Amino acid sequence: MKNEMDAIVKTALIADAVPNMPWEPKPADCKEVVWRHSKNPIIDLHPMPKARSVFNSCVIPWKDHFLGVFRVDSLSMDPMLHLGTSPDGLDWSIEEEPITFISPDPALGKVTNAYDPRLCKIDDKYYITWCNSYYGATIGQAWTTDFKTFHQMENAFLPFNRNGVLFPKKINGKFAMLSRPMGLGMAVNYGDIFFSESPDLTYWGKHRIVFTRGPGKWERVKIGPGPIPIETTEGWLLLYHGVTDTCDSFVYSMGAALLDLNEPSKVLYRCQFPLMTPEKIYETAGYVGNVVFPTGVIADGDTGRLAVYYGAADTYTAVVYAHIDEIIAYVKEHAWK
Ligand code: BMA
Repeated sequence: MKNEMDAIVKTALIADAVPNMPWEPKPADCKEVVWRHSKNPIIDLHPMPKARSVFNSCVIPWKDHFLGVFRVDSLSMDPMLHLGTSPDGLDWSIEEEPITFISPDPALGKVTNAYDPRLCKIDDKYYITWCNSYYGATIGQAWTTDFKTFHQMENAFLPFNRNGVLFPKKINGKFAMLSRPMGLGMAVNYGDIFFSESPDLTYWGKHRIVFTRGPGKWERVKIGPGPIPIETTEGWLLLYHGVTDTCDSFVYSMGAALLDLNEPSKVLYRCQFPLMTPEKIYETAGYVGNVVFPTGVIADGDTGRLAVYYGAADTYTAVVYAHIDEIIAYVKEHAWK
């Protein structure tokens, strides 16, 4: 009991307890700060009749089990958001039909192209943000309280923008979001992370740069926020994707930075090295090879354990584990000076 109490006191994580979260201890021979789930990928190619692949998705603890909002690319390759349920956060049943949203205004158009969702609980509501289509890629927003009825809200920004990631609480009385404005198309070679705030989740402004791509080669092409920021006593831990280019393609890795708790556009530490790069066959080979794209996280406030969900090669869903204190120590030790 004493050891358990020590663990509770030591961890920097500020989060509710999730004692049933997915977890595997770090293998004895692992020298990294993140380690992969031994049975990755947890969602394989073509997992249901109408789905080509399921990836870049996010999950939350719900009652005694887990819920998720999944990016499902259909056989026609059109991405949509689908609800999933799981007893343990690893074995998922995903609904065949996409989530339908109650629209606030017909002028917004139907949700026909939706991908890379993030899921964020703020007070008593669960918010989904995703890459929506409205004359180009922008940030769609919706809320639910029961995961049965989903209320769409206004798009947060003008096109072009991707990777809209809400903070799980208001900061200085305002809703807060990270996003990555960028140009038309996937292959543009720029994209930096910005912070924005809003009194009501409709009108977003006071946009501030958080950090730009580079300076390391592994993230020289573009960057984008990953899962919702993780609150710790040391700052907001932001896991993000960083993209580099090679002779024939891009490579997506996972990086980490600590942002100021009260002023998240202020970067306290930014790690020089990625925490994870594509290594396993399910990350290097698929519809888009060499992609690890983190979008979801479950954090246990009692133990400091993290399970990070990521899309692998735009084809599979996979999980890595980490301990918050180890990540923070690593980010600080290897921060750009
Ligand atoms: C980005 C997004 C992601 C995707 C990644 C790698 O631009 O489209 O959904 O995982 O490219 O293809």
